[in-house]
Amino acid sequence: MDENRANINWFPGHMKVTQRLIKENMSKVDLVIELIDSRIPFSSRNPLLANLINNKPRIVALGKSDLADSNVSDMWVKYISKTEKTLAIAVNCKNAKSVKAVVSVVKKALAGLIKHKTNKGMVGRAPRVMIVGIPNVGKSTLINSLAGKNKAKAENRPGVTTNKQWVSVDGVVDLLDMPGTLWHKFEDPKVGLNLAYIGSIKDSVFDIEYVAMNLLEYLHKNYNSKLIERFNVDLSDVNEPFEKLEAVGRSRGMLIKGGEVDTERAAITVLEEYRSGKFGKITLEMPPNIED
Ligand SMILES: Nc1nc2c(ncn2[C@@H]2O[C@H](COP(=O)(O)OP(=O)(O)OP(=O)(O)O)[C@@H](O)[C@H]2O)c(=O)[nH]1
Ligand SMILES: [Mg+2]
Repeated sequence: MDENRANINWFPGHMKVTQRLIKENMSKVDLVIELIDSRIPFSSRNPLLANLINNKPRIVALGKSDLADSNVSDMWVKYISKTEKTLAIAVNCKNAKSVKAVVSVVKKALAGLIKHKTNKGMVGRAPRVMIVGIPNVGKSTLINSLAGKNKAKAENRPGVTTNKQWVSVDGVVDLLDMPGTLWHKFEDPKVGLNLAYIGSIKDSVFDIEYVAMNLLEYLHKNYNSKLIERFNVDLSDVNEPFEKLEAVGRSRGMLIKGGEVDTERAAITVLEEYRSGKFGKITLEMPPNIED
């Protein structure tokens, strides 16, 4: 791997502010939903969150499940539930039925607290739930779906939510939306690449052609039939990753003056089509094997 081009370390100052915000508000909530991405359940977990969440009851939700291989998501749900003894669920945050299942899991996680309050004859405030996760993972979308209305701004780019925001669900539960947060150093460059593939890091801060050609390399190795279907070109005889990007661009007629391929445009296309699921449901990380 080319060290310089692979080196994605993007940590703007506001991420530190977000971490402080999470820490400061932790004592105000009863439960945390850690939202990760079903396509990269390992790389999309901010390692700093465990510390910030500490002993607070927690659910792990694997979002954008509609873009991932559902068999692999099931394996991840089992793996996380078993190894962390926590409730885990795969969810399509844009789908009402799927989000309903999250409500059941939230109720299950809060059952002890609710029972305790009822036994003590306490009415008091509604339970509070904080939603945390990396940028662009779908936190605000999940909150809007849970609330049944668009209260939180959600857009397809990282860094949309810039401050905390409470959204009340008919007095039944109060949800706390948070800005997305990354961590300052990706120990494994693959983690940085995975985050770039799914659109959690701003495209403007990394080498987009390098990222796209690595994704192409992965898709070629593991899902070549889907690539052929999509781009109408078989990359099996193309050795160099950059040449693969050129072949894809050429096949789509992305040429500039002199007949050269517009590889930047090709890179944007590869990333955009992967992110929106146009290659199909593709998970990039498998869980480690566990005994049943
Ligand atoms: N296909 C699919 N798209 C989703 C899902 N959840 C969210 N999205 C899309 O992902 C994009 C980002 O969603 P947001 O809710 O703004 O993400 P966020 O985590 O709040 O992002 P920041 O506020 O920037 O940290 C939007 O285009 C959503 O429509 C999902 O489960 N499936
Ligand atoms: Mg948001």
